[in-house]
Amino acid sequence: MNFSIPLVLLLCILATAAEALGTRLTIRESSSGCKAGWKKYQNHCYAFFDQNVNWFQGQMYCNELGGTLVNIENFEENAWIATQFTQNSIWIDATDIGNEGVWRSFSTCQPTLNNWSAGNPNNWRGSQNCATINYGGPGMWDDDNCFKNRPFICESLGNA
Ligand SMILES: [Ca+2]
Ligand SMILES: [Ca+2]
Ligand SMILES: [Ca+2]
Repeated sequence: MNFSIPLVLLLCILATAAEALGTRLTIRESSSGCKAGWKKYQNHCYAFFDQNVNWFQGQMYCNELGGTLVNIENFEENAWIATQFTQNSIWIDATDIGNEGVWRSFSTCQPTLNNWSAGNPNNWRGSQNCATINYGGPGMWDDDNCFKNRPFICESLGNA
């Protein structure tokens, strides 16, 4: 038997995978200490992704990048985000999944800020368990259906 062809194929597949991974991990740093395309605020970096994904996909995508969906801990951070990222209804790291009406950060399990827009959170149709920012006004929050496709913001856990 000749194993050379499968071995070559295997090496090729491994090399391709390594190359793909390398491409993903090779993210240049800007002068702020954040990766290129990310913005610095306090000691964290933030990036907006104009991709329509559901809340879970956004959370997983941010996790892959070493962060979480943006966890807005105070009104100063909320106001900064509203000035930097102006698109309507952007996913943030706040959910009441599993405990209706009790809003927590998924990444820290801590209770979240409340900056709800008028009439929200309303759990419309009994199925709004994930939060967005910039609904009904800059920086205002809405509870939305977690499976809706929306843009999202990631926040780094450290200062890069
Ligand atoms: Ca934060
Ligand atoms: Ca809810
Ligand atoms: Ca709502």
